[in-house]
Amino acid sequence: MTEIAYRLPQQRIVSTALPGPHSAAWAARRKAAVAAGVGSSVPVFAADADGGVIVDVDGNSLIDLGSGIAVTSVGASNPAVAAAISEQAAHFAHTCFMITPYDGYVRVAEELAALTPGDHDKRTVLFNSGAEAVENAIKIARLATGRSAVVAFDHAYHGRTNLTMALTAKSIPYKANFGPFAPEIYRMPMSYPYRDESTLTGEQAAARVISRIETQLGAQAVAALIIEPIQGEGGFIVPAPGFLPVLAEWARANGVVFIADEVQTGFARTGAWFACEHEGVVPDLITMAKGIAGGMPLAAVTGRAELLDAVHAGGLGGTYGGNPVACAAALATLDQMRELDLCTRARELEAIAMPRLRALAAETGVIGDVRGRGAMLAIEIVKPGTGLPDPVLTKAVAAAALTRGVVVLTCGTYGNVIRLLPPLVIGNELFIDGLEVLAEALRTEIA
Ligand code: PLZ
Repeated sequence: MTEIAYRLPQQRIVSTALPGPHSAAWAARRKAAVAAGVGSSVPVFAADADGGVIVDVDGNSLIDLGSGIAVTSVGASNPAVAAAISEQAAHFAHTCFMITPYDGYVRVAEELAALTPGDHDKRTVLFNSGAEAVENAIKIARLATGRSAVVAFDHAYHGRTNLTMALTAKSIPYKANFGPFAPEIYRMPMSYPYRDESTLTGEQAAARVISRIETQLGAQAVAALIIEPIQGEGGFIVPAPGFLPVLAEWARANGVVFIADEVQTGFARTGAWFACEHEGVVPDLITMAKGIAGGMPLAAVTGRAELLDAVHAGGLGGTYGGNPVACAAALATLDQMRELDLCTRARELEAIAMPRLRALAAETGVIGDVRGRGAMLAIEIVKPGTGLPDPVLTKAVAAAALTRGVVVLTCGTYGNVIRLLPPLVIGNELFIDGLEVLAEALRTEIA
């Protein structure tokens, strides 16, 4: 990786209990002012962040292995991104692209056409959040095909709005008591190599899905099939090789729009610009957000020109979609990703972490599976021998890591997966320290 000049010392420093007194005071104010329905996985309030560290309001310096859920890949205060943001904000922070368009939006669309898989003619529309991108990808697919059914998968996560809740698999905390849900969503079995009853190949798992769709829905009813190439919130599930290509091929042959939800996997995270590239899959539509803009809220749907241009003028949009400051941040972020060669960097981080995680699995016996790609890696925590999920231990390990100054996130349908999503600009030394702390936290919790 190109040498990076960090603004903050890249060190783990824990000088108070976590949360410290200032975080605790803010937590009390928060409780009286912020809705209880918004959770936070870490009880410390941030004051600053740079490279691989988050500094809290008590002066502790925590190692960030979460990147705000795969967002701050170029760092949370990347100087080039910060400069682009202030430069744009100093001129205009908003006009509304639907009223007075501006070049930043067009430039982002051009970038995405070039970066996303496939050399077909593409169009892009910009939004504010991943959920909004997914909602709109479904709108586009339904209008363009004149069909209504949408196929989603077990363990899927696509957002918290009404339609995306319906697409999301997990009830608690995302869906329970928030219904009724949007209709015409059909859920199919995922390829989950670690938990598939018999070890299904990717092709067999895809055949199981295709047979269910054809017998239960009929291909002609299906507007779209939406899938995360590596499932994120559902547990960093990497489908068996062949699963995605066979589904994509079937979709193409049957006029079904294949939507890759790359909100979490996109933008160098997995060691490629997009995770579908690992299997040579070219989606019809791709949804993106998170890593795209260095922390600014921006999301996109990019895909086949004939699908996006099928929508009548005025059919897509929103007040803030493709906000000029967010677009400026995205352009600077993409430049940084190229300049720092962050796809290569993600693979370097994988090469550092994988052997350590595998050794930890062999040593402790409570890690059933080590998986992921690039800087999107996970360990699935289970009861030794049985493979039954152990969400209690998982939570305890994440908490123990935090006490020692490392922020790690959990995920998974069964709440038993610890995921690593470090900023791609984290230094080797700090990353290794973070991994060692995680190992120590696990050893302590099973002792
Ligand atoms: N699609 C694949 O991962 C967001 C959400 C965490 P938004 N994932 C993190 C939470 O508890 O809310 C996500 C995703 C995939 C869509 C989304 C939704 O993106 O920007 O959060 O709306």
